[in-house]
Amino acid sequence: MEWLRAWMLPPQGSEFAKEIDFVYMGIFWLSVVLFFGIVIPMSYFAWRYRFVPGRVTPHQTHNTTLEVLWSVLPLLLCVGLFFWGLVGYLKYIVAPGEAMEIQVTAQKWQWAFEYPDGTRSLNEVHVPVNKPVRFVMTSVDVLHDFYVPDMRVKMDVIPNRYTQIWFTPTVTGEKVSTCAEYCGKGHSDMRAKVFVDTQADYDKWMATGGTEYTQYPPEEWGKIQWERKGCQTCHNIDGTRSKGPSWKGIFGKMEKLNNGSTVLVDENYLRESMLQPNAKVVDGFEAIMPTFQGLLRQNEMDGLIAFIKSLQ
Ligand code: HEC
Ligand SMILES: [Cu+2]
Repeated sequence: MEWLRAWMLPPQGSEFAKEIDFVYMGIFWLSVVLFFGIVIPMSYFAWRYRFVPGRVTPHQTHNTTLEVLWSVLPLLLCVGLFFWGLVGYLKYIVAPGEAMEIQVTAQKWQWAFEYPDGTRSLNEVHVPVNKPVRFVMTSVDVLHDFYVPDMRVKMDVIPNRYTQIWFTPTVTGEKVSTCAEYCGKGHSDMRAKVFVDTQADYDKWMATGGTEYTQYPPEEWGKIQWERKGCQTCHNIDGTRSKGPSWKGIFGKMEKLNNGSTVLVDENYLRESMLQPNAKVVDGFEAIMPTFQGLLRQNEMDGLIAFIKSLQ
C-alpha cells in the first residue's frame, strides 16, 4: 500500500515524515474499516426491515449490551488515538539540544534566515542532511506560517513572539516551503527553497552562498537576484515607476536626490543604494527601501550592478 501513501502525501524528507505518515495511514485505514463496517450493515438493515404491508414490527427497541459496546469501544479507540498522537506531538514540539539553530524572520512577503555564524539568506535556506535543525521564528508584521510539506512541519510565525519547529532531514535535494497563513496580496509568492545538502555541500554554500552564481553571466545572475531577493516587488526594469524607481537607463545618468543635489549613478552609488538605501534618497520617492546589508553576497551585488548596467 506504499503507492497509496505516496499518492496521498508528499515525499518523505524527514524522520517525522515516516512517523506522521504512519499515524495518518493508520487513521485512514481505521476510517475505511469503520466506514464499510457501518454503511454495509446499515444498507442491509434498511433493506431487510423496509416497510412491507402487513409485516409485524418487533417490539424490542432496546439492547443494553449493544449500546454499551458501541459507546465504550469508540471511546477507547479515541483515547488510544489521542495518546498515539500525543507521543508524536511531544517529540515534534521539543527540539533536541544539539540541533543547529536557524533564526527565521517572516515579513510581507519574504523569509529571511540567519545562521549561527551570522550568514543570512533570503527565501532560501540550506541545512545539512541527517542533522537536527531548529527554526526559531518570528514575524515583523502579520501572522505567517512556516510550512515544509516534505518535512511534515508547520508552525505559525507570530509578531512579538517566538515559535519554533525542528526536524532531521533525511533526503538531500531541493524542497519547498510556503507560507500557510493568508497574509495579504503577496501571500502566494511567499515561498522559500529548503535545500538539504550533504555536509560538504553545506560547508561550500556557507562560504560563498553556493556555486550557483558561477553558472551564469553576471548580468543574468543579477536578474536572478532581482527576482529572488525581492527587488522586483519595488523596481521595474521596463522604465515604469513602481514603489521604487525603474532601473532602465539609470546607469551613467545624473540622479536627482530629495535634498536637491544630483549624483552620478555609478558602481559605488549602486552599491551604496543597496547597503544604505537611506543615505541618498531619489527625488520623488519615499525612503522605504530596506537595507540589504548582510543579505547580498559580493557575487550577488556584482551581478545586480552588471544587470542594472545592461538595462540601457
Ligand atoms: C520595499 C521596496 C524596495 C525593495 C524591496 C527594493 N528597493 Fe531599491 N529602492 C526603493 C525605493 C523607494 C527607492 C528610491 C528611494 C531611495 O533612493 O531610497 C530605491 C532605490 C534604489 C536604487 C537607486 C535607484 C536610482 O534610481 O537611483 C537602487 C540601485 C536600488 N534601489 C536597488 C535595489 C536592489 C538591488 C534591491 C534588491 C536587492 C532593491 N533595491 C529592493 C525601494 C525598494
Ligand atoms: Cu505570509
